[in-house]
Amino acid sequence: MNLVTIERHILEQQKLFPEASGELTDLLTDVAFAAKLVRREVVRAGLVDILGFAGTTNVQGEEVKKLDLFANEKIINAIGQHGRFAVMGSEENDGIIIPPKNETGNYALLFDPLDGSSNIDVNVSVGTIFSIYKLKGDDPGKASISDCLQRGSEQVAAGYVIYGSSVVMVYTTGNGVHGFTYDPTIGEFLLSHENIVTPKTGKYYSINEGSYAQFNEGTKKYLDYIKEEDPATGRPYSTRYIGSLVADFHRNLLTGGVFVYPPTTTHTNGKLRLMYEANPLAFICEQAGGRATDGRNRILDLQPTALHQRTPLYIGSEDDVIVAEEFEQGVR
Ligand code: P6P
Repeated sequence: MNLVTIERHILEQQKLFPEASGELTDLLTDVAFAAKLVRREVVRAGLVDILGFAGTTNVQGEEVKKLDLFANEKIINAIGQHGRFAVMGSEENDGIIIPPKNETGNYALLFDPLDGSSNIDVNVSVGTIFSIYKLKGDDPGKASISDCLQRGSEQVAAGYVIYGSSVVMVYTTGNGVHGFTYDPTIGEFLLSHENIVTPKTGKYYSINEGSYAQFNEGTKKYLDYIKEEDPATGRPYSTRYIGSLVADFHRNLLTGGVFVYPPTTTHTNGKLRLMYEANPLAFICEQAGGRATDGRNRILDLQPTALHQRTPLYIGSEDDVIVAEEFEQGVR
């Protein structure tokens, strides 16, 4: 059996881009390394009561951090120290992060260190999501927020790590989508899902129906439609909603399905974040043959104006996303 580590795969991918300087390879390798550090703590999360709850000190007298803050710190330190990223934006930090050694890095990293972290205490899968851009200018020392606020179509790489029954890292550099499963016996991410292609339609729809009262008429009509039983074939769709974006997205990517977080009365622009949730997952989804919009506009075409701005998100199997959009747009 040909065991391909993620580092080897990234190197092979780089050969497909003759003009590639190898920097992107180093970046992705750094991200994979940081993911291993985060995984080590996430899979021990159940031991927190032994190690001490966040805000307390554990038996070693160390301060116990909330896992999302821990993951944030690990990613910033593990990656920042290599000087390959000139600027970062994190879900956990209000402003941009300029790593101390940013004089050489020509890239910007946007990330959500541990999305869905509230699920950790009940052992539900959570995830790290990341997005990589080339700096707009050529002086890393002048990296700024504008290097972070680029359209999703400008991403040079994107990916996520899902910490579930197994830990899987999925990435794209614009040449297909590839998944790697972590093997703790050798401490490597090994190629397990080469060239992921998402089905054009699936049997799952993912939306928080508990928010029904906050939905607009289009979303309510969509829900009525998606539940209709076909007399001949019975129920065409099943609902699957874990409340952890990476877990819902990853399932639908592999099996087919649609995830919808629409505008609501409490989140008029949706709840999910454009820069480090919607954009990276949209890049992956399109590379796998799927579709990602805000109900009207392609996610990757949206011009960001703020680091933490939100967007409605309709993402997954192309045909299923189009149907959901048609209800949102009132054409159905
Ligand atoms: P709701 C988790 O808090 C999260 O950011 C995503 O991972 C998830 O898809 C969404 O929020 C769930 O939000 O409003 O349905 O509970």
